[in-house]
Amino acid sequence: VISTTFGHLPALLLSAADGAQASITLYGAHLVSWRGADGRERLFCSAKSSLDGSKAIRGGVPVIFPQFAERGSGMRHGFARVSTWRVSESGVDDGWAYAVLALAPVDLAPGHAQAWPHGFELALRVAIRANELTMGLEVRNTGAAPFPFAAALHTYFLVDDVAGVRILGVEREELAIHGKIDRVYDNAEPRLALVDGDVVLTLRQQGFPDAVVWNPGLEDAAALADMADGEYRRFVCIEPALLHAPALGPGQSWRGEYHVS
Ligand code: TA6
Repeated sequence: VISTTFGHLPALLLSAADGAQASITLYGAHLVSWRGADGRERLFCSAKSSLDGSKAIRGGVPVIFPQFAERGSGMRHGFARVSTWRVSESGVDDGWAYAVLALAPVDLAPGHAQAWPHGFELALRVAIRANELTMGLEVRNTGAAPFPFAAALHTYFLVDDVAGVRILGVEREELAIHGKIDRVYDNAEPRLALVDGDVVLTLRQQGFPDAVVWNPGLEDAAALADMADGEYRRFVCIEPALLHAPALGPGQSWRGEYHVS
């Protein structure tokens, strides 16, 4: 694992012996690039994304915590994606190149810590090997009172053209995307597939009961300052999510896994 930069942001470069590579910025513990051993980039990142820590990165895998979208009184999609995490571990294990990043209240901007005054520890583990990616998110309550939370891995998959993809497993029929879509699937199937031409990605989630599919379409993309013209065609977000968790008690932890191959 090598220290590098992505835009102006400090980042880690994971390289497996088989050629798989991934980049993770410390800002947001944000996986911004993942190439399997076949050398193909699998994640979208907007050419207009800010990469200086002033705004969440538009693309890759934003870590959503402790709030999903505007479902709560806190900041949209939570503070995890706009906070700078620490590297707690990295290396190679059984051919998997991996890194673990951590976030606790001491790492937060004072305003974020005041707005969400709970004792917590987050750990995100990212591991790659061959044409596989696994991401594990752990939330631990280190405080004295329970807290409610939501979490998601807001994955922007790079596709040839969103109009041509099919998503299997979210609905009875396969899902094709015709224009803007923003759907939450409570208690989704734990195994989905994204079909993009000759590429089939298998998406498995554990601990995350829900799933979200999002693409802004032409109209909503125009309103996003950090998305270039036509870029909405080049991705679809398929997000494992935990949207209705019971409060996490003191000393308790929750863990969710996402596996893409
Ligand atoms: O996960 C879907 C969603 O909540 C959409 O409603 C959409 O607006 C998207 O996330 C992106 O949110 P952002 O705050 O990154 O612009």
